[in-house]
Amino acid sequence: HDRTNQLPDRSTIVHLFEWKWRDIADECERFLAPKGFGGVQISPTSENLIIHLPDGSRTWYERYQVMSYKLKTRSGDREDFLNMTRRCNQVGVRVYADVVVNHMTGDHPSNIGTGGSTADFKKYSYPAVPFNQSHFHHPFCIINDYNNAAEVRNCQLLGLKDLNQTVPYVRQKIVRFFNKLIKLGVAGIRVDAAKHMWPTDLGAIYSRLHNLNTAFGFRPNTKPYIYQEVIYYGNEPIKPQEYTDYGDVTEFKVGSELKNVFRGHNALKWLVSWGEAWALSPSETALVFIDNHDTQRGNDVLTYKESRAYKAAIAFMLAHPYGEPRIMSSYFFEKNEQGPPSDSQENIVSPSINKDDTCGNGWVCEHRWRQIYQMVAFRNAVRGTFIQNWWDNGNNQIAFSRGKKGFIVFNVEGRDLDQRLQTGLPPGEYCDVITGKKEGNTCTGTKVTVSNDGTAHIRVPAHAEDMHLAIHVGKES
Ligand code: LM2
Ligand code: CA
Repeated sequence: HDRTNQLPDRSTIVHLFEWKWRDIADECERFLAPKGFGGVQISPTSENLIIHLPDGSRTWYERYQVMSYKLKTRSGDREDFLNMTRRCNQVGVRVYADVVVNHMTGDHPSNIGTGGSTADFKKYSYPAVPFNQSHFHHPFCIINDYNNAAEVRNCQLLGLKDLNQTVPYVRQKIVRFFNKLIKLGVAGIRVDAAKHMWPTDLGAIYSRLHNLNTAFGFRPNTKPYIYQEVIYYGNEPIKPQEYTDYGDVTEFKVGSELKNVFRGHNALKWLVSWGEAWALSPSETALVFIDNHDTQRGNDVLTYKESRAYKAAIAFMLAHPYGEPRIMSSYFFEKNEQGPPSDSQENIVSPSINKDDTCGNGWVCEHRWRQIYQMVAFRNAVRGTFIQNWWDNGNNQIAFSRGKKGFIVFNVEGRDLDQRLQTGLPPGEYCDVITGKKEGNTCTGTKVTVSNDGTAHIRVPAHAEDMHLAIHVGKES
């Protein structure tokens, strides 16, 4: 069994950013399980400070300002949470909670939480936990110098009151919060701002976590899957390796490197050595993604706003065995601080589902794009194989197979790819999962005929809607 606690025939975590727990439960049943997704990362579960933007609307980032560990947010309460973990686990989709334990809130004129708790920011007092000034790094400092590891861990990130995880009482509160989530059925946790906490403190906290709750279908003695957010681009003293003894680490370089490649700024042929040779952390400890809720608001990665290159980058990530993949699922936004679609009462509006599987009501739902969810099925179909039959044209056209089970081609060249290639697949008729899908016995996309010697004539026109083509064994292709 793999370390993520997903079912053996599943893979890929989807981050349903700012979704409500009840909607996630519905999504597990109606889409994620049938399409083979392994798990879902949810937005922070703990009570947060209510923050109104100048225009009166609520922002997503209030959820990273913690008021208490009560399970009450705009996504729902404890009962909704339990409904979600029960229903998702029932259909074999695992739930990973985003936990914010580096800090509590910043200073703010208002002080009411989503669960009704209040705090006295000047006094560092959060009575609903309770925390007081002795539980924080105090007197405080603000993080300026990322070359100073102690400053990064002991000072305030963006003015957010910095908990001292070396204090036994603070550890105990965090352990109890994590164990509460485990008892309620999560399969693992994303540790927000892990870089801003001492690895040994985190190790001490994780060592006190319970095994997963067998009442939700986990096998006895299963440890939670922990992946820690450590932003690293290769030039700071705090390294991912300091954390990998304790859990996985987010690999931010995947998004920045693949952005260059699929925008055409670095030749595709170099991807032949994708993985550790690109100075990425070891595959067995890497959580990989093209964008996340922070980076999609910057300019350094591909996002739904640049969809052609984005879909190709995701396809490459899912087709390649390197790392444990996570897909972003967003709502449309113009301004970075803009919160999720909401009604006049400030409640989050549920996504609507269109006939073609896409979402409405302001939700992007990248995970429901055909070119994306069919690559999740590809990844599941090729599990256990390696890269074979690598081909490139010496520049921006590449192809490779995953053993005898899957074959994928990319064309970023600016001219047609039109030639016979070795697919590695058993002879037969296949349906490209990028241009279309299999509906019963008919293929709505490009048909590919693999002959007895494993070769096939492959065509990816320069200006096709998508720059890639993928086929695999199994019923979906
Ligand atoms: C994270 N990982 O380490 C999250 O992924 C990221 O989304 C969080 O920042 C951050 N760390 C803290 O958990 C977001 C957002 C910030 C926002 C904070 C706190 O990107 O812009 O900061 O949440 O809500 C906001 C203001 C900032 C202000 C701060 C404190 O933008 O200007 O700093 O609140 O009031 C004075
Ligand atoms: Ca800290």
